[in-house]
Amino acid sequence: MTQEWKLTRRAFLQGTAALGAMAALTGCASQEALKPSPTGEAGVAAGEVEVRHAWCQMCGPAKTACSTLCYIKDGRWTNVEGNPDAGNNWGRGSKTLCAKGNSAMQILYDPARILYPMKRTGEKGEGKFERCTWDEAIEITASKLKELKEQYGPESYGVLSPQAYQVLWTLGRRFLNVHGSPNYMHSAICALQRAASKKISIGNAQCDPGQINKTKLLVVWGANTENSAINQGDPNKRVKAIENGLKVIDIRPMLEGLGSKADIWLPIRPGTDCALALACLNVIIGEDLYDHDFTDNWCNGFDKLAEHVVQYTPEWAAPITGLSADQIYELARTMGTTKPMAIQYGNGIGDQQNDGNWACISICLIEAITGNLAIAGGGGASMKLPDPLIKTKKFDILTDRLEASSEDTEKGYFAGMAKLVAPETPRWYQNPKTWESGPNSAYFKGLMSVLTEDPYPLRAVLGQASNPFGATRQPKKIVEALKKLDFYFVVDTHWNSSCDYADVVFPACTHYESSQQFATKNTAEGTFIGINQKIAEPMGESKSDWDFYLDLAVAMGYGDDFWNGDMDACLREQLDGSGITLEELRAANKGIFVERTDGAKPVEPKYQDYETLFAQLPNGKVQCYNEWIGGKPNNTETGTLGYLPEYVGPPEGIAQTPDLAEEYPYIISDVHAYRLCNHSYYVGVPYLRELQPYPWVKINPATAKKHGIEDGDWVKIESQHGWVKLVARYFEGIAPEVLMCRRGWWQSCEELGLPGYECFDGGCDSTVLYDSTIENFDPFHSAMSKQTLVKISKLEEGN
Ligand SMILES: Nc1nc2c(c(=O)[nH]1)N[C@H]1C(S)=C(S)[C@@H](COP(=O)(O)OP(=O)(O)OC[C@H]3O[C@@H](n4cnc5c(=O)[nH]c(N)nc54)[C@H](O)[C@@H]3O)O[C@H]1N2
Ligand SMILES: Nc1nc2c(c(=O)[nH]1)N[C@H]1C(S)=C(S)[C@@H](COP(=O)(O)OP(=O)(O)OC[C@H]3O[C@@H](n4cnc5c(=O)[nH]c(N)nc54)[C@H](O)[C@@H]3O)O[C@H]1N2
Ligand SMILES: [Mo]
Repeated sequence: MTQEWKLTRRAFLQGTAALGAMAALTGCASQEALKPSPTGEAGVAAGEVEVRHAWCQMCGPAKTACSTLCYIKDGRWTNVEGNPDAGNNWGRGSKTLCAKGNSAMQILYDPARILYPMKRTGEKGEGKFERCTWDEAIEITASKLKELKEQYGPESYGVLSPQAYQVLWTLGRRFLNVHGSPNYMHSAICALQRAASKKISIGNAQCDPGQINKTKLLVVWGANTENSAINQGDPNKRVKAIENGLKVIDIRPMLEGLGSKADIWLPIRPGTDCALALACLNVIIGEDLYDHDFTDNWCNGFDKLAEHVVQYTPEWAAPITGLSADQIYELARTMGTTKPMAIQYGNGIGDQQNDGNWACISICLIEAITGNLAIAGGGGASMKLPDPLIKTKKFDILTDRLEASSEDTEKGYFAGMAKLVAPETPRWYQNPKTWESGPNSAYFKGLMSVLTEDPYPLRAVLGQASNPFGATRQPKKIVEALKKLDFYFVVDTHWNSSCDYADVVFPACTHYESSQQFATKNTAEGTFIGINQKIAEPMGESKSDWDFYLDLAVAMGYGDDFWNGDMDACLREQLDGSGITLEELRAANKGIFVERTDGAKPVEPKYQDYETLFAQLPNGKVQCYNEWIGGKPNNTETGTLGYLPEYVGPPEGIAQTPDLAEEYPYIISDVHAYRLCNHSYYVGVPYLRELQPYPWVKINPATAKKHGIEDGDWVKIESQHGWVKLVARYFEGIAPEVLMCRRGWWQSCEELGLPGYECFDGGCDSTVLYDSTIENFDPFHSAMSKQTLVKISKLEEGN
């Protein structure tokens, strides 16, 4: 059913072109015209192999990460490996790539790519579209944006940017600023949340290990860096450190890669980390395991914190977290007595918990009061690399173009704040001193303004490299917002499940089809710079994300601020003064490595430089009692924020809502940075899909057997908010009351004959299960929980 629907859709969208791309993939040469061929100065003779440089972006386009060498023979990209010059993985010389990186060729030649601009002809959601030219699509979009700006003001336009996609945080922000809208809509569940919590509690200090080879205890708390940055050296460094005696405690609901190598794995119940962290503070302070010198000199209101956490005993936290009081004592005592200790916390805590701000702050306070900040082997304090030998510039995103309204001026806000449709962090917090990246609205709340018209409805939204049915919460509500929007336009490589609701869909090419992104890597040995070289001409009529913005800006009349549509001019501006020209960079098939010959070596950082690290914090001290946020308005301006860490827990949980737990006895959450995909995509890539063919849920065999569920059975999982079907996978490394899955299953894989699935009830996207009550979101940084109570049953035939 779903599969047939998708396949018909594709044939319609791409016509015979899909067959052409498929032919290229399978090596059949019948569709010569569509066979991708390399371009550029250095052509090679038939049969010879040409090497081209690219940056792998498969851990997220937010950062260009692993430099790769792409091998092209007879016009086809046949092989990829890590670029030994660039310093991937454990350093210079490494050619390894992860599973995703190794399948990169299949991204370029994916037969499911969108090839042409499309405009909607039917009702929203009906799926009726007509092919149009790129210029017509740009024209429709520009005239609609101009009309809506005229009628409702520039702030009626917002851009979805959950994952800080590079083009969006640069050109996207610049476009918004020139247009006059502050509504850059960040997901409110990714990284910025953790960063803000850290900033307001321990300032510019870090908890992550700066020099893992000197760390004695590493506590990995809801982080997944063995997968989220697999080829950036972390896993190797850690395994080596473990061999050299590093002790590891892993706190995650499910046993994952690092957990299997840890000394202690603590299978915490999803969404209860704040309770665990508070109980640790209770023990560390109560048993006098903290660093008195640090708390006396560098902590604001330590006594108040000490008094406050007396209530949070391990005995109190045990039934909430699903851990025993003994396990919590052991964790707290180990952290309080092993030095240097570093805590690496990730997207699993803080970012996606509705008490995430206090959860992160409590963890930062553990690191601080045990005296582990900015010491060798503790949090932060990395060896300082010598200066890079190639210096590039960022271009200005023109934040000063946002006009200050009278309300901004009156309230002392940064320009544009009063007009934010749904501030991600409170308006008073978002000023250039604390929030360098510019103003942010929250994605889900912003989209809800379309329905509630509170404080005003967004009218036009751009979804570029974001699928709003999967990225946020409750697609059932999102679809209503998309239907009501005056104009929704999409720029994507694939027809994601939200595209049916778009007015115009632009086909983006992959970064293998343009030469517009470069990056540098500075190491002790030297500095590497590389630009993506074109591996093939853009498929169909797709264009790069960068060109899209420039074309739209020119059509809007913003050409003066957008290099008059010349992307090379934008790149030249960034390379100006680097000593390298764009032509040299593009011609360097393996990138350019400038070796360090000045003898400069990494140097020890200045340890315990607390005066500098805490300079922005009230009283220049760690905020045990938080005077930065305490007593100030929350992000919805419906109340004030507290001074001391507060436990809330998930909106629905075993300990939180016991009555509900009688009907829905299990708690479900999801893993994000899965090793075989990025968010919800690359699920259609054959090499990767082969390794995870079906939407899975990990279940303890004892739980499964109670419900007559065999390993591999399709199951129905229902919460109060919706239901999904998933394939049960027996797994001993998960508590009996917990289920873990992965979100995002809309892509099909034609090569393997595997379907894509719906994202609403009865589909496979866990996002439909979670609570989306705005009042429940974190009152400081808007994080939304991804934990909820569910029941499970074997899926009956016909469902
Ligand atoms: N391969 C791959 N790499 C990626 C991405 C990707 O999609 N795929 N995405 C990129 C992006 S945008 C981001 S934000 C980063 C994220 O990078 P990380 O933070 O390192 O990755 P996550 O998988 O989000 O980490 C969360 C971990 O916490 C666990 N967890 C889930 N719920 C809970 C909980 O309630 N408590 C605790 N203690 N743990 C919990 C999960 O099982 C998971 O192991 O990764 C980036 N890198
Ligand atoms: N339930 C749940 N929800 C989550 C998370 C979670 O862990 N659990 N994690 C959250 C996090 S940390 C993040 S960052 C967000 C991510 O959320 P999003 O960034 O919205 O990720 P996707 O939903 O995968 O949508 C990405 C879209 O980009 C398209 N795409 C891929 N490559 C390109 C390209 O080169 N150009 C263009 N134009 N499009 C491209 C894909 O086809 C896809 O349609 O999700 C958040 N949502
Ligand atoms: Mo993210």
